Amino acid sequence: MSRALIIGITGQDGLYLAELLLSKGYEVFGLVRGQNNPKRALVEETVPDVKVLTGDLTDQSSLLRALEAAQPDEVYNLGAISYVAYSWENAKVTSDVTGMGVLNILEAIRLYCNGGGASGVRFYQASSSEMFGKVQEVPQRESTLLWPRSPYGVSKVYGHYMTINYRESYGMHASSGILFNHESPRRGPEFVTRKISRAVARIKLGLQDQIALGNLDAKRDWGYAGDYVDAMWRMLQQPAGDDYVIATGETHSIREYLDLAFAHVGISDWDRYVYQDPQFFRPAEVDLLIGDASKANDVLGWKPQVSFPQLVSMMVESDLAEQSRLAGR
Ligand code: NAP
Ligand code: G4F
Repeated sequence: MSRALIIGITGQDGLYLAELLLSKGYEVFGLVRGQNNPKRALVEETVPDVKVLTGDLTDQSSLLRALEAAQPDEVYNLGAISYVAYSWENAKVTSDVTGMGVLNILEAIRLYCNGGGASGVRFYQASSSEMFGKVQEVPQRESTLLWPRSPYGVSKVYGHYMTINYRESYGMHASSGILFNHESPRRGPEFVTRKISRAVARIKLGLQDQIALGNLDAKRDWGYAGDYVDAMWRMLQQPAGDDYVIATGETHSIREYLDLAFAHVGISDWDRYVYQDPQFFRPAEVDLLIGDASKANDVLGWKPQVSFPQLVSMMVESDLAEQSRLAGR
């Protein structure tokens, strides 16, 4: 039985990845941070077979203890402060967790593997299309020059290159997945897709009148999180570590997301419900993301399964059910 340690188990991707690995017969360990973290209960409820360990990406000895307890064949680092807008207001802690946290886990793995090479453990780093920022090529691929536009993006670039360096310096089986935006009913409500799907459901149910948003013209390559965790696992099954773009190859604006989300509940004139609020505009914007995942397709045999319209419908349906339940209907 293979053993996996997931850092970031309480997040969107952590839960999907845990389900995937359990379905493949893995023994799965999940790292939960903090004292009395309320999300621990979510993990215990959703994936009860996961063995919960405590630790924090900023505390290297806690990572070493987690490795000793889990004795993993595979380590997935999904842990991060992942909300881009928050990263301007909290740049230092974002750098400590999202950037330096990667060095902490890479070093902990090296120490765990007796200080020499780290060939015994396969490592996945959650890199991000946010690293492309002010894009220098369309579509973006593994070789595209990085130009991050936020403290979060800069931190991810640090973690990305540190992962590559540990692969090159110590022969570590370390892979970096450059994942474009991926969403699901488990997406945090601070991200634009979930903010909209939840608001649309509430507007339809008469629980909310309007929704305040920022820039509606930004374009993202949005896929389904369940498809994307499968790509992570495939990377660690290869004979050697490498870097892969994971994306759908389509891009859509926030306006297009609004079109489909409101249409799903029978509303065509959504401008009546949406207004723009300066607080949701960013100091620097990433205007256009669209990825070329042909390397992942060729090497990993990976392809996205859920289309953009299916993703939007899935999220609005899920929020309709949740909001109805919460409203006691
Ligand atoms: P998410 O829902 O925000 O989950 C982030 C996870 O990191 C949570 O489990 C969180 O724990 C954990 N975490 C935060 N601070 C930590 C710390 N100091 N030590 C250990 N763990 C910590 O993010 P996601 O959407 O699942 O994304 C997973 C990873 O992929 C992240 O690294 C993200 O940056 C990256 N990524 C995401 C996307 C996307 O579109 N979703 C695209 C590219 C890359 P708490 O619950 O306790 O806060
Ligand atoms: O949903 P978002 O907050 O996601 P963003 O910034 O693209 O970051 C996500 O994807 C990255 C991959 O590229 C991940 F690395 C990162 O961890 C995260 O998962 O914003 C998407 C777009 C932005 O252009 C933003 O300006 O939506 C625009 N937007 C417009 N109004 C809004 C809003 N974003 C949010 N969160 N809230 C708004 O009201």
